[in-house]
Amino acid sequence: MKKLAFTALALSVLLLPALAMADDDCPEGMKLAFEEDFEDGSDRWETTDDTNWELHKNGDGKAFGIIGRKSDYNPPHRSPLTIALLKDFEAESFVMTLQIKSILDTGGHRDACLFFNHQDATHFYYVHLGATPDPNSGQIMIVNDAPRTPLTDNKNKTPWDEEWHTVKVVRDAEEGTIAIYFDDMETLHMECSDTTFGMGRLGIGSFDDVNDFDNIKVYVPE
Ligand SMILES: [Ca+2]
Ligand SMILES: [Ca+2]
Repeated sequence: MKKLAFTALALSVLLLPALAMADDDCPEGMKLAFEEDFEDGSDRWETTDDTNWELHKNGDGKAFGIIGRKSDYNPPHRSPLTIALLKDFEAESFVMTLQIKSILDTGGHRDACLFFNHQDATHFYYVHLGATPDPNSGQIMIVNDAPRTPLTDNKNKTPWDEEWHTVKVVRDAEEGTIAIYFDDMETLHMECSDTTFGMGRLGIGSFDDVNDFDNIKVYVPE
């Protein structure tokens, strides 16, 4: 017993610095609830059109990517076509960070979308990270049994290029706030307040563009 206890203590001392390092990105008062690097495939995701997603190379590893701009999915209301939702995971308040690369320059509406508090195909929020903002691009949107409607009047451009970018979504369901960060994790990219939807699914995708996604982390309150 004594030897076991000593071994456990020695191990915990050895492991502590590693754990502390791994937790560097964890927001205060939150814990890591989900992590995906796509190195073992994409089985944890349910897409609106499986034929439009595949695993792409990302350095020595893999990313999950959209193949083309067209989709077999016809949403009930005007809203994004290409969606991959997490199976078996829901969150109410959360912080999600990930990396996104936009593959194709399609102009002002070149976008990636992130979905959250997703109830079903006609009830969810998403952020449309569109290159040039207007009421249909570069806004936080709500789909509430009607075509998508902007919740923001964002004027910030989203500077897509051929590189990977870091995006963070912060949802506080109690306060009602939704905050989006792009590369600069200290400066707001866009923000709004809405309490229509609570606990729901999370997803990645695009309205009609082509992106790779990798290194997704979701933190929830402890
Ligand atoms: Ca990866
Ligand atoms: Ca687009």
